[in-house]
Amino acid sequence: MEQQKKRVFSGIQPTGTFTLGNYVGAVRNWGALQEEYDCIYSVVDQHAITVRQNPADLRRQTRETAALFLASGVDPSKSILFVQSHVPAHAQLSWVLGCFCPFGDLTRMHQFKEKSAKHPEDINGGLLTYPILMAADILLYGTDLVPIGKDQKQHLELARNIAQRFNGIYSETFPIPDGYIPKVGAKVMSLQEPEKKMSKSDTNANAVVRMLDEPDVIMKKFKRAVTDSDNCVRADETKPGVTNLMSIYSACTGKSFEEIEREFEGKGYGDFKTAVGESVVAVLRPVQDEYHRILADKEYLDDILKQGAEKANAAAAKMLRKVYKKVGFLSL
Ligand code: ATP
Ligand code: LTN
Repeated sequence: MEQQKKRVFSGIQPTGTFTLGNYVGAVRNWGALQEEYDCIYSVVDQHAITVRQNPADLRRQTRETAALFLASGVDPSKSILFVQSHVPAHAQLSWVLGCFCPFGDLTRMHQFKEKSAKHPEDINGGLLTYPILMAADILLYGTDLVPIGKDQKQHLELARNIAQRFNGIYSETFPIPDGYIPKVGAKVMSLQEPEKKMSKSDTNANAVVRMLDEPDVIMKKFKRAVTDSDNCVRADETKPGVTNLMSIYSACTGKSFEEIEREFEGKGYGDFKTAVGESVVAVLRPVQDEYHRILADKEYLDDILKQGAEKANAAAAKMLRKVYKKVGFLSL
């Protein structure tokens, strides 16, 4: 009998045009994983409303995010691509899992602390329970592997804990998912404040390279990137700006840090920044071309999302039924 392929699940919030960080940290790997795994990828719009969104923008960005997935190599004939709110089982399982998650685990999440500090006027329940919904996304499909950037490791750990607790009480239900975190590019930092991660929702335009930035804009952002004053291309904890640029260059060219240090020995930051910018432009250009082509055909895109929702609904219903039965919900 043919062995069943392992399951991969990942998601991205439609909170803006995604960044070079989202791409090299997460989405770039999604296409390659399809060959070996049964992959499910989702535009997680329910997560996005934990921070106030303009409805028209959210709708538009949901389609745009799906188009970027496709442009980045997600193939709907191999993987399931869908929008989270089209599959009600995510919210349904989230309620059950929330009853197996200690309150204290939620309040110590880095993302909760960061986002509460950033939006002190709106620290809502959704922001706190965000990781429970993420656990539901993952566990609903019996996921084995979750491709994410390093910033999501703590959330994945929480999902594993919930799964273990549930399995311990009700017998084996959920496989325990592992993370799939790339070695280079797992955390791309802001070009302006290299101690902070590059984030979609950053309002400082120069800090973030967007997937759809034109080549001249990308080059300008790298020229303005914050470095230091010793004019030496070397990776070092005391040189976060330069180290970040080296990681980006390494992620885009496949060169090791030693090779990069050798390449720029005796050269200034000017040459280095130009090379980094050009390597990013070269990686992003084919994705951008494909994106514009896909987004121009809304019908095709919506059709993929409709089929994706149907398949995801069918897969999700099985696990939800199992969980409802285990916890003792009456079925008629
Ligand atoms: P927001 O600013 O709205 O919080 P974000 O840029 O942090 O958005 P998410 O939608 O939260 O993006 O993340 C999508 C995926 O991209 C996740 O797997 C996350 O780990 C990864 N990711 C996000 N930022 C980076 C980064 N700077 N470097 C590497 N991976 C990243
Ligand atoms: N929390 C993630 C997005 C996300 C996700 C998921 C990632 C929601 N559900 C399930 C992997 C698996 C983020 O903000 N990066």
